Amino acid sequence: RERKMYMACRNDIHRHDAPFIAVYKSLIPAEEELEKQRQLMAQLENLVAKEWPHAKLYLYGSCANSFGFPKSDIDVCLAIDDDDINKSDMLLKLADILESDNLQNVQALTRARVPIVKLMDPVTGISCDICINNVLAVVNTKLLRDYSRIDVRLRQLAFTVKHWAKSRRVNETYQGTLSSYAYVLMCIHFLQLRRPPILPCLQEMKPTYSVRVDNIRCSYFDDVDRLENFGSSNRETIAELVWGFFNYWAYAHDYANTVVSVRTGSILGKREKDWTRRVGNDRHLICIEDPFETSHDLGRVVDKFSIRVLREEFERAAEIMHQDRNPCAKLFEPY
Ligand code: 3AT
Ligand code: MG
Repeated sequence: RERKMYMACRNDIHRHDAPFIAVYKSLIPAEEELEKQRQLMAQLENLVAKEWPHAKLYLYGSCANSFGFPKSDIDVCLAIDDDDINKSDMLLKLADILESDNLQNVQALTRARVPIVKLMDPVTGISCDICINNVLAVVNTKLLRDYSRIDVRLRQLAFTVKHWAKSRRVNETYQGTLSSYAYVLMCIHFLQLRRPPILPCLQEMKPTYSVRVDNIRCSYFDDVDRLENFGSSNRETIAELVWGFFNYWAYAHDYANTVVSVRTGSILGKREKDWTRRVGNDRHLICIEDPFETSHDLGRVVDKFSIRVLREEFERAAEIMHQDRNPCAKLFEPY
């Protein structure tokens, strides 16, 4: 079935390219917005440096991985090299400091899975979450950003998929669907497996970047300027790729037995990861391996109800891409 649909679609799908490019362009944040983020970061850096001169602030998540939409909140990590810190105390102290500097809605959430301080800056209107020593997120943010610099089609595809996921309400981890981070990894993996490939597997190449975070060695080839022509022998357009992506997740992916792995640029067996059965709340119904924390399945939030929702949405999207003359209108129709 996949093959037949592939041949039928392939011939005329590129006609649909322009609307996808237009959607992509409309979702790129404006330069003024990035400037405002920098302004807020500078203010925060100043405040933090007064209290903790050795601490560093890093942006992570969509505001720094190049897959951010306009008007997103920003995610900040305060990194401090000190074994004696108590995160809760530090967050409470930080909340005090922020409040006395006129930042608004300041709230320390010390019991959350990832404890944070939330705030809103009345000058720029930006909301921000600050966590402490979540350095792995800073490193995976860099990995995503580096991948995005190799071929523009990754950003085009990932923006499309994220926009679809938000419109169709399948980007809500607390409801058992997938995080934006998981969707971007699925896009990277999909482009690694095109033939010829559109993206390389940076973690399988000779490392030019290497850090150790929480006893995990994170290393990969990050000299991506040297890879800017990597995908050029593959001429697939964004509309073809969007169609191929949804077709893969609707009809071709082997949910029962396989794991998607950006780290190896391949498809692994659930067996070799020992992800064949439910352990605690991890059901492994759709498996996406974290590139660094390899015991972490980003699909673990998915349960037996939400897997059906997800797969129906993949099928809906694939059908629209297959049949519709103007797929963009329907694809992003609010759920
Ligand atoms: P939005 O545009 O806010 O939807 P985002 O890229 O900010 O997308 P998330 O809010 O899902 O994505 O996550 C923020 C960052 O936190 C992205 C990634 O660096 C890290 N992260 C998120 N989920 C995980 C996870 N399960 N494991 C490791 N890192 C994660
Ligand atoms: Mg975010």
